[in-house]
Amino acid sequence: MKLLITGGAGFIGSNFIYYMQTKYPEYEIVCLDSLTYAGNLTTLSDAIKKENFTFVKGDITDKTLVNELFEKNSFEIVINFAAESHVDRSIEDSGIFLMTNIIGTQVLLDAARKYNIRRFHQVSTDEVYGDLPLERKDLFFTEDTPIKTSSPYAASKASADLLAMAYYRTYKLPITISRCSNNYGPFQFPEKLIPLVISRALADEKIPVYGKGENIRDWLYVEDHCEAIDLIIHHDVVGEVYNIGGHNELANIDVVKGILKSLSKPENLISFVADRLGHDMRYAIDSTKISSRLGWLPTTSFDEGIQRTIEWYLNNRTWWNDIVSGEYKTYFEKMYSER
Ligand code: NAD
Ligand code: TDX
Repeated sequence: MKLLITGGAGFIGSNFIYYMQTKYPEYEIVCLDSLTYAGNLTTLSDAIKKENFTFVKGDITDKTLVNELFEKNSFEIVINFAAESHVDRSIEDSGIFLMTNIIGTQVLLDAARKYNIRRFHQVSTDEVYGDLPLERKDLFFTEDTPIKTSSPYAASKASADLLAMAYYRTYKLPITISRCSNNYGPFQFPEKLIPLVISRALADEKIPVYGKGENIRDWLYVEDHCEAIDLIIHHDVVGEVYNIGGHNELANIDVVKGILKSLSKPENLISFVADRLGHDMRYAIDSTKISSRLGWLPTTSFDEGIQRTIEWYLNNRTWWNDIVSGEYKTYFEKMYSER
């Protein structure tokens, strides 16, 4: 089996590569990643040691490079993780989001079509459904919930999903799509809530909480997401969308307080700051479809997953220290100084 994994130097893609290398050591894996600010080759330092793993630095919007790569390798499955993934950055400047998330996906879909790929899996997000009201705890996103995006990031991801579905309908390209809730775990870039809180708390720095911190996210340990994708790509049915979520709904403020408690840090590190524009209130996934059809269920509870994650950040300080002391510093000042 030969796989192309795009965006594998990022958070979920790298976890997926390690998951696949452990479970299917015989698979050949090629990772295509342009190493944006969010991509980190040191994340893949152990993966690269394996003989049947190849890293290619390149952009998914680069049609020539992508076609050459498909020509040279007989990929059977393509899994597209590559994306601009941070909502706040998309609110500042959406251009690169449209390029990578939409055009990049189109370039990959065209190549997949030209080279008769057996499966094209698009890694999408629950954010394509917009949000749910805080006071309606009975409501969940299903695969039939209408697309109703809030941020430019979400709009770009939804566009990619629609393109993938169009390629299925028009060209019978064997695609699948997964829409997952918020992930957390090792190798997550510290701009995202959980690693941001851990890294700043460890440095006794203020922790910015948007608005009142009452927004709800449905947290899933990254390995559970990897397992779901593994099941989808190895299941014969195509043209399907699967929601993935952990029924782990938590208000941001409770996540932040929980991490501070685990690290024995004071709650006065919390600083309530101006809210994110268009901030989605609540995400909550109904994952009945993937559970009933593919037998997927999350296995890591939030309590266990967050402890593992905190330990990982404690044991891998060089990994994130290199990030937070570099160009990220300028990003943080720009994003948060006037909030
Ligand atoms: P990430 O930002 O950590 O990683 C993205 C990776 O893509 C990086 O390695 C980056 O270098 C690479 N990349 C970006 N632009 C590229 C381009 N033009 N060409 C090639 N590579 C490029 O993102 P993540 O959190 O790992 O998310 C992975 C995927 O999962 C994304 O598609 C995201 O939308 C989706 N997703 C993420 C979450 C989450 O909670 N993080 C939840 C649901 C879905
Ligand atoms: O400094 C912060 N303070 C804060 O209160 C940051 C960075 C975030 N937040 C809030 C905003 C959200 O309600 O925490 C929540 C989580 O924020 P993010 O980590 O930025 O994630 P979110 O916006 O929910 O999007 C994530 O989940 C869906 C991923 O970044 C997306 O790539 C994925 O598609």
